[in-house]
Amino acid sequence: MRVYEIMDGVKKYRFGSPISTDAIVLEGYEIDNEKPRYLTIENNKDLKLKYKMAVKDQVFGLGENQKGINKRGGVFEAYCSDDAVHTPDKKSLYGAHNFLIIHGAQKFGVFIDYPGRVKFDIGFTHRDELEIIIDDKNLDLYIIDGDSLREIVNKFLKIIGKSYVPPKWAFGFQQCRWSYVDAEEVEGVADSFIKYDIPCDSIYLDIDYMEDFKDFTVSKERFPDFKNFVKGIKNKGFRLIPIIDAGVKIEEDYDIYEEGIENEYFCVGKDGSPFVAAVWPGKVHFPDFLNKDARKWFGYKYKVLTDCGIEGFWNDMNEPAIFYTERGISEAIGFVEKSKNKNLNIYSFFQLTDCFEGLSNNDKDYKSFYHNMNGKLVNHDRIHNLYGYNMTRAAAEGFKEIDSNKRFLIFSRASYVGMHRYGGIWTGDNHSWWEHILLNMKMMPSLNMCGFLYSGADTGGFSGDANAQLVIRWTQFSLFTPLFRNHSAMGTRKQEPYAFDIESVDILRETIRLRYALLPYIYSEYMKAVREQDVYFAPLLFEYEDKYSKHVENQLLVGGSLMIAPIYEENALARHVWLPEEMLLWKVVSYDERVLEVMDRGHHFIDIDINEIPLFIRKNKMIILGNHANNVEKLETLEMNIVAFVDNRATYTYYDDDGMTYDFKQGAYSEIIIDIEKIDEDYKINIHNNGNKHVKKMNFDIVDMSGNITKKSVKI
Ligand code: MIG
Repeated sequence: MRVYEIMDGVKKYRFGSPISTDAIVLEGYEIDNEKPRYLTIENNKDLKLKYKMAVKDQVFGLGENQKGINKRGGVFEAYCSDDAVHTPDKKSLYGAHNFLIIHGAQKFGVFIDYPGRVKFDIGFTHRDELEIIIDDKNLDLYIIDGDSLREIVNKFLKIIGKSYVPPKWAFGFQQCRWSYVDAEEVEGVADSFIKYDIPCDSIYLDIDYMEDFKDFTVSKERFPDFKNFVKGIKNKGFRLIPIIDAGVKIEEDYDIYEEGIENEYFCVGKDGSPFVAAVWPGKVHFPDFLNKDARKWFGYKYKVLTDCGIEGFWNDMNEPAIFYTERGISEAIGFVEKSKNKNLNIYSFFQLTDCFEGLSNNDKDYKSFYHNMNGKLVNHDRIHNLYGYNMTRAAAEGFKEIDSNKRFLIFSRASYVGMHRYGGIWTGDNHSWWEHILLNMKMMPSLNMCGFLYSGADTGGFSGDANAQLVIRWTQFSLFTPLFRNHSAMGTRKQEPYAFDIESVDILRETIRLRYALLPYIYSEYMKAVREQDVYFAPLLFEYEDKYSKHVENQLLVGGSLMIAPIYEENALARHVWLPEEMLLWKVVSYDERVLEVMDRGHHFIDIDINEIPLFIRKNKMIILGNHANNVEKLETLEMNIVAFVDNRATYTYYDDDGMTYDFKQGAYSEIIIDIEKIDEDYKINIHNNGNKHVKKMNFDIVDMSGNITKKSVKI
């Protein structure tokens, strides 16, 4: 085994000769051979890493997965899966995020950099045993030391590199639905947002916009003059975001297909001919995103749509999802024929139904095709978790070619650690179930720990029918997620914010307006997380070490100043909240009405009416708000409002940049540092402006520990 010191407190142990995943950006240097600390290694048929957990040890991380923020008691499998029923027993979802943190008697992080299947048994089989099973002996194992959860996470975020930054408009509200079938219907969605005066920045085009589900085509019949249409919708204040699928339709004269064949850019079967699977368009080939030439080719194809004025995309079906293959179908049909006129018993009957249910995303298929990695053929199964990652990387690298300094919106369904440098993710096909609001809340901090900052769930739920109350409560949480998108499946009840009774529409309008008013805070905190390689969402124990904060999973810290405690249960009009210190509670009904109440440390049962969004401002912290507008570009920041909860002193950095380019990397950003100090019964406000040319005035509501409000205004 070769051992490397990557940075202070981070070591890499190399087993065999692993496939490079590009998850880690730091190389480090080789040091004397030593055994990995903490873990015992069993090297038999497969490789097992074991750790004996103390009774109170907690385990965090694992990104996009079921269960709690604390993963103890669960069993998980890293294998990007297209599974549209996210029940609590599911071991894998769309992402493979093999980073976990043991927090207890000993504290350390573990990252398994291996792109095939990895199993995590976190005290499921044996209550005190953590077991990681890898079906290959070529991998990099990273061990990260640190004194706290935050320190370990920060080190991990340093070694995987800085997060993707979307354009600022991608922090606005976004509307999607599978089945906006033509230009007229999309226009109708835009007009409804205008009519109901609800802010919205973008409208999505799901597979319906394509011609026969062919990537980089637009149906001429349903979107006759696409370029002008994109322009017209943009003039109304919305951007259109088309979907791109992984599979390329097999069809003579379809340029993407022809070029892929000619240049050998598709994945191949055992015999070397392009591998055939079926997805939306029927039979497809899969672009070999692990081949850098293929990646370059596919990435530049996005230009077909950017030339029409498109500025954002979502990459779907890139686990890759497979509906069926010829192999699967013929085996299934063979079984059907064998079953004809037979007296099927309990076993043979279910075998019959299983052979059809097992057609999709079948392991046999994943094992039967190959990638060309620098001239070497590699079986898909071994690199499965890199596929969606590299599709999104292809897009991101394509955008660099197309317009090198422009930020495009891009996010993916499948992912692996490291993909966060190229794009965001959404959490796939959830349901309109109350349980999925809570799952969404628990997933966000776990995703942040693995690097994925630009993420969010299908608000309101993808499958199934949502009622108004569910969409309201979910939106009241999602307004804090960087990717804030309402999405639903074809055939389900409409769930756009204007699709309900007028009282519900009024509540949703105010909820979305709060997002826009809070955008200065949300964007500042997001960008600080990117730059400082930190998280945006955190569980309470990132900041508070008391015995309750360690276990709270239904309240979250959002950036440095805020704590949230959303309602996620049907018909609930109150909930329990643990306050680890005094906080300032603002139940927002409308963001321009400030009703502020100081809450003591301790347990509270708080009324939260259907139209209320509770914000908890932490002690000696502040939040910054502007006003709403109907899209991000119309937000103006001449006058800003600060709500501060000050015991003795609070400082805040308000970050801003052009929101469109990467110039911020060269220092083209502004910061206003706001410092409020309590002196006797008054406050001294110090404002240090580093380059912000927009803000002219700041209005303060400063609340002290007894709840007295002092109002001040400062000219900038
Ligand atoms: O098999 O494009 O997760 O967001 O609406 C379903 C149709 C394919 C799955 C995505 C979903 C999208 C849907 N897609």
